[in-house]
Amino acid sequence: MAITIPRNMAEEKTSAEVLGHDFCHHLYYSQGKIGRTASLYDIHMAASRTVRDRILHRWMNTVHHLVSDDFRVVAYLSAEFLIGPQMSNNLLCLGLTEAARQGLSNNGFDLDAVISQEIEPGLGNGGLGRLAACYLDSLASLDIPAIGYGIHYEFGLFSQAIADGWQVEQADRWLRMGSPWELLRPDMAYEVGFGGHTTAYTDGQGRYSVRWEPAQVIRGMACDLPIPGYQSQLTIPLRLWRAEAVEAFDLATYNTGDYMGAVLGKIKSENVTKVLYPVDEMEAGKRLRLMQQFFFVSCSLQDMLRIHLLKGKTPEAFNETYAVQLNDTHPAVAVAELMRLLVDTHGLAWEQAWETTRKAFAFTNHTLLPEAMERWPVGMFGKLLPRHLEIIYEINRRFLDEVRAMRTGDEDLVSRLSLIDESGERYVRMAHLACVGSHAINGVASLHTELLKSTVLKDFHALWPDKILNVTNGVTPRRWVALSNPRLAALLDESLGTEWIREWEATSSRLAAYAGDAGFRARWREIKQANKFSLAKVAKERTGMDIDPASLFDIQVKRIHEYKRQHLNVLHIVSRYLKLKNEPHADVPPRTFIFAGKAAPSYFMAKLIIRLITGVSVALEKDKATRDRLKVAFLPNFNVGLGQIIYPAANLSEQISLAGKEASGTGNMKFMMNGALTIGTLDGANVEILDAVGEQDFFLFGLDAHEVAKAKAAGYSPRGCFDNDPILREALGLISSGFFSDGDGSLFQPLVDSLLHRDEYMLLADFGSYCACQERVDAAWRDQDAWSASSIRNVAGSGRFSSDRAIREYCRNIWDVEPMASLGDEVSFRDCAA
Ligand code: 26W
Repeated sequence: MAITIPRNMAEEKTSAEVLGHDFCHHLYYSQGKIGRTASLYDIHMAASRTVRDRILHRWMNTVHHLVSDDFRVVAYLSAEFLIGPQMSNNLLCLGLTEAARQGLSNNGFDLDAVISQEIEPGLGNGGLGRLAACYLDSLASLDIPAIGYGIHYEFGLFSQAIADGWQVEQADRWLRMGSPWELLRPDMAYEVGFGGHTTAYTDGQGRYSVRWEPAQVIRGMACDLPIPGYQSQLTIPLRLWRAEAVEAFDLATYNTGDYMGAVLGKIKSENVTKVLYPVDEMEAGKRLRLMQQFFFVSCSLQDMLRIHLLKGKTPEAFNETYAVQLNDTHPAVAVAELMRLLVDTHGLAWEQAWETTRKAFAFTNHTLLPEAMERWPVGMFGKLLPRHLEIIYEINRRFLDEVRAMRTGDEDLVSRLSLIDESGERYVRMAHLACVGSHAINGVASLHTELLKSTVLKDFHALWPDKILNVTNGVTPRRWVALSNPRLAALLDESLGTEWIREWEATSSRLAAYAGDAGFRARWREIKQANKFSLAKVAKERTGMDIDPASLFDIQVKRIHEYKRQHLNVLHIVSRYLKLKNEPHADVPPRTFIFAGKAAPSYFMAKLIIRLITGVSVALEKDKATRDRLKVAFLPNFNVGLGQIIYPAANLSEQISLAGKEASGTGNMKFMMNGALTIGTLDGANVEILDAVGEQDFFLFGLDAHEVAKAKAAGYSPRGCFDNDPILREALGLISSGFFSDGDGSLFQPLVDSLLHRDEYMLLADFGSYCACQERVDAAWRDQDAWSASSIRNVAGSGRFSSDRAIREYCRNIWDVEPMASLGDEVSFRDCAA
């Protein structure tokens, strides 16, 4: 029985009237509620379903082409995807924001209330996870065929509260109000083994083969989230895997009265995707973490192979169908798992399988910090993944033979390159597995990539001089400008035309011409001021503090880490406070220092830095003589949603990491795109931001990476800096005095001692030039018109930091993938009849 539907259904489905109607339809038929009795939860669910309906057509069409057409697909494997709140971004991408607002208000509901109701999925720690989300947005917006593969954590990154100045963590029950955007696919599941043993045998064709008999098997079920492009054809799937028990309930055990035993299997299995590891830049090294990594990698590769074979392709042609990107080492076990699937399951010869594998994979490194380099104890690895350890040994044997052939007699090099670190209990070096198993390796900013070639991966660079290349990070102008800063977006529509949202790289520079226009500058300042009022309102709600939008908003928001040097920022603030105390009439422009960021729960020094910031904030708030000219606020629970309010409200962006430590940074790009000026070191992508705007529009300070390396090599000691800088001594003295810790002078001693004795991140060495630079900021701020012109030029120079530019580079230099030509409407409502 064919279903007849009106020809122009698509157009008619997007009017405010129809949206309002469909909203009521979902409220009634999906939520079982009427307007009067509906809770905000019901309204949010009904509204989300109504918008999702509009995404589904493009989504199914995209999936149809992904699984049927013969073109290469990007598979982005990441243990983290920090996608943020979905409603507002989906409406933006569909161009339905105003129609939805009207449709809801026609029925007496407020879209903003619905949007603020949404709980964002905190499925990531920071930079790496958010970059993955920006890249999915660009892949969909550029019509690049792609699939994101990740983990469906039941609990995301903890939510942060501040109690007595200390960070406290609360479990992130992001699913407590349901997840209206995702489609659960219980029928799309794979089995994943752990433990057990392997058996070698000779197969029917007389070939040496290995069978793996795992001790434990769990199921991975697909949960699909739609990632719509901005007014593009594609809505790509983000497929997240959720662990569940093969046997959810063991009736036999139950009947013996062992009720816990009956559900033990279920608990153990589901534990695999229970929670995101809240560690950033330091190894977790936990067995469960390795299980998470292998679990999502195996589900993803099994799913990709199924789709590949469905296309009638042969296993060895896997790399023709997929360009697989490894987002850091977290999914690196994929190299061994694809080899297992191709050799053990599909019977390929090792050499063929290896060629296919290397052509399929590419690896992105996001950090130089040694403590972030994942290496798994061979014992733990072999126990959990016995077959994969065998495969890694074989990969290593053949690789080191290759090295010996290229560099005879250099056994040191051999052991440095080996996938196995033979020291101590012996470790599997995941970065080496990823490098050997990939056809391309990339860093995430020019300086970072150069440092990769000259430090951590120098031996690989020597071996394969063309394998390491750079793709500087980027951020999506959809979420980070159009969505976060609608006031600026309207001005950009007016001055650049609406194309800027899709073509930021090509259009942003045209803004520079307006820097000379006084009227434009005045409107520019109004927009910034209004955004600062919005942030002040949120700060009041969340901290009770009144911050003054007339003051300079100096903002540092990112994960708390010693290399990011939030405590250098505090040292400057304390010296500034002392200046105001010592010279009450000094002409120091009012400034508000705003911090936000989470510390890994086990990272004591990072938590102490938060306690210092909150301690300074309280003390300064108490000082009537200075508080109208110097305020510090720590905004709890930094996440994507809060970032969207903070970036548009900043005058000054703090990017003050020790040169050579921040791989790239992406917050720096978001601040720049929203007109903040940067104070920063020559680190990560700051170097390219400086190159884009020039010295006159960037506040540069500090040692560069070479000077840092030289100072370290020369045995840098902070003592000298301390002895020669009275301001520094006074500031550290005040911190040690207990002035910021209710008189308890010992509280911050560990922090002060770490600076006086080791100062690994050379805060004392950069303190002087940082403070001098901050004085240049004060001077510049006095000329508001010049500041606005500089702010306009920063936005104009931010085009290259669009994630669209980065994705186009990946497509050209690594994936060899083209945007999809115009997609026919293959699937539609009419195809419902079987
Ligand atoms: C093993 C624990 C662990 C967890 C996460 C180690 C390392 C990570 C990530 C690589 C940390 C991370 O997010 N790195 C950041 O990645 C951003 C995106 O490329 C960069 O912009 C940041 O500079 C980098 O710190």
